[in-house]
Amino acid sequence: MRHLRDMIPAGAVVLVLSVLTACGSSGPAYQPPSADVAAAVEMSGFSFTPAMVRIQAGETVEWRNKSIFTHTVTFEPANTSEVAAPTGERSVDSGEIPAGGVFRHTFVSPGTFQYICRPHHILGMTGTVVVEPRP
Ligand SMILES: [Cu+2]
Repeated sequence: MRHLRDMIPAGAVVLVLSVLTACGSSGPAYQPPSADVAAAVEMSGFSFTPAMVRIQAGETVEWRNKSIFTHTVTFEPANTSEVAAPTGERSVDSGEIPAGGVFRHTFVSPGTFQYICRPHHILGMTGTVVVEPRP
């Protein structure tokens, strides 16, 4: 399995770089989420916590990388069963979120959005955002 073999060295490099440059806890992920964030999801180790958040349409989720690894928040169309989301919303990809980094996304359409961390989904690093219609 090619992916698994490719990723272990990459993860080791990220780990070494993080230790050398970041020296532990720094970056916006370590400050309180701002008031306009409806739900905050922590990336710690190789998991999203909480794995499921529930918001209303128009609200924003903030992902906070408190681990020493680089993660992504990637909404995979194949894993998504949302009802009426625009195409752009389905293909959201945060790009690489370094240790201490944050990523925000505002969900316009109701639906259930399953997402993964691209490098670590094979380790079970997945999550779900449930967007309920505004009352
Ligand atoms: Cu990850």
